[in-house]
Amino acid sequence: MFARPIDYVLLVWFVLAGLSTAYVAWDQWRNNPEPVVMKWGFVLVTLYMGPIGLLLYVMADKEPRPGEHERFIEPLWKQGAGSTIHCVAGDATGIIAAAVVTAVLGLPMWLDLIVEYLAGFAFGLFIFQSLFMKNMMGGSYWENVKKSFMPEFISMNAMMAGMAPVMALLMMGRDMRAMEPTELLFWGVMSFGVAAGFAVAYPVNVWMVSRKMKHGLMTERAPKAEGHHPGHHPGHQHPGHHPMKPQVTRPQLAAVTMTTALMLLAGMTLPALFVNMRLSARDVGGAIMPPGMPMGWDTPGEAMRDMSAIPPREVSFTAPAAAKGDQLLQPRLEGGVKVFELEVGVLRWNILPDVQVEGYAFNRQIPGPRLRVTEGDRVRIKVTNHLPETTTVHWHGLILPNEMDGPAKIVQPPIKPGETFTYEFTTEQAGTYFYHSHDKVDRQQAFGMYGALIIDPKSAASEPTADHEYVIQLQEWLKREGLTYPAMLMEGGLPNYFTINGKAFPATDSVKMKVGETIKLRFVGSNNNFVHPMHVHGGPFTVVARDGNVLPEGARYRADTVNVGPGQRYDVIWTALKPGKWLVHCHIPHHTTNNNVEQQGGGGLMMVLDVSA
Ligand SMILES: [Cu+2]
Repeated sequence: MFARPIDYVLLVWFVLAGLSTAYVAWDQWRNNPEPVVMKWGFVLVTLYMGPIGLLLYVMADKEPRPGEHERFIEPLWKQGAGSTIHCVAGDATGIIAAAVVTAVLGLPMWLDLIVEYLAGFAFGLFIFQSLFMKNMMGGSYWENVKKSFMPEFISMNAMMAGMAPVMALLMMGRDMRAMEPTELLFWGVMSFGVAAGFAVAYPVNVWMVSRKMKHGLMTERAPKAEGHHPGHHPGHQHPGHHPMKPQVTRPQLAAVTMTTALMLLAGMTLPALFVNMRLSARDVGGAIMPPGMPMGWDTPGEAMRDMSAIPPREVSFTAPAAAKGDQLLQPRLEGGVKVFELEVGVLRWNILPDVQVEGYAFNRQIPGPRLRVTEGDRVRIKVTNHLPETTTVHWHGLILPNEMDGPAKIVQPPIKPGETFTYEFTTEQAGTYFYHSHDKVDRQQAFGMYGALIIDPKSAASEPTADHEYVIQLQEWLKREGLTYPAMLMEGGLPNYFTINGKAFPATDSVKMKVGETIKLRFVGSNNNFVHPMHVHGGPFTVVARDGNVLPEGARYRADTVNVGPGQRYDVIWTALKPGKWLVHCHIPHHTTNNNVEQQGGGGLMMVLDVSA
């Protein structure tokens, strides 16, 4: 519920609304001499509009000193405010009740608005106007319905003309938790919508009051008996005072009615130019979108969910700040089979000491644990899904039975939340490989679902070796305003953090070496978007393997930069020629910053080979 700063602002707002409402209710029934229907009107409107309702009450309606209410409420602006309060109290109650019901039923936004209009109109007309006002106006219930119809229609049209666009544009905006009645944001939008509706309905209410089509504020004093339950059976001191004779011509009435009907039509339809009104609360699932993602009237709900942030409440584990990914996972031997267990869940992970992201992780680490086996091994990998969505795992680059390959829906049904799937195959190759999600890959892999899979050759002689070895797994992240989104190479999805093995420089590892020693760097394109030109300072390296395949002697080559594209692996051997701190880094300079900032000389895709003499 508390995922963004706006949630705290709203909490304060609703606390104020609660206090304001309590005060208005207390003061109305204790002091204020007006009909019960108006007492309720002010209480409801203050509940919906918070301190604004309180302001209206104090400025326009609360009796300043005993006996002054009659004079105090006379000005037209106050009468208009009273008339609007009366309309908004009834209509908004109907609208809000309908909004909750339509959200729960999962109706599309366009239908929501229609149902809300009808409910608001019905509640305003049949309950608030006709039923509660009957005592005051005299006459039968149906006479009151008939008399109230036109004023209610005009006022409701104006009210909804203000409220509908606020609801549509904010509910279907960047933060679609606004569609969920369980979120404060939903109530915040309702509150703001009611205030907008009030503002739009106010002018026509002033006009209707001035033409005696509607009641404004009234004074009604209880008979002397003090012990009497106040407000329960209000006596009428001016019994003949309330009925009215409208002073309005037919052309005037027709023109105002038509104008408010047009305003209503505009308020209900124009938002469809900007947001996808065919979506329901269920379609968007309370998604929070990255700033800058283009969302138009044709953006599907799936696209929104795919690019949405990880809701912080889904985090089930917070890794210690110093935790590292890519930890070697020891298999269990079962009848000659190497058995690994992988569990995927939602965690919070430090990519820098002071920067946390939400991620999807194998065995509570990013990257997932390193699986290291030997060519020819039979392996069994049990994958248990603790994510809020389905998943699968793909063994990238391996020759294996098709049904063990992982692509969701193509070769296997996706693993549902809470379920386990067992992958089993015999390795036929050797070299640098990796595993990653193959269900909603653009989202899940970007959140951290990948890990190294190193297969040692049966005969060590066939592989170029070095004194040291280091695996470099790349990733791009998008974290803004406290939320983590899947980094994607599209508008709104571009990353602002970059990691080697789950850490951004200066939190990346430093490898200690001595002059003359060699190191085998295994670059893994476990990232989703960019080709990273990985460069090593201090002299060239030799590219000895590509995508797990050792290059024949004659095909090995010397270089100092290798373009590591998504999915690619390069094994390179570098010799420490001189002492010093030699960088390994991506040569797209933006990728060596943290949120566009250089920290201690760099950031992101950068690490140090620390060579001593
Ligand atoms: Cu790069």
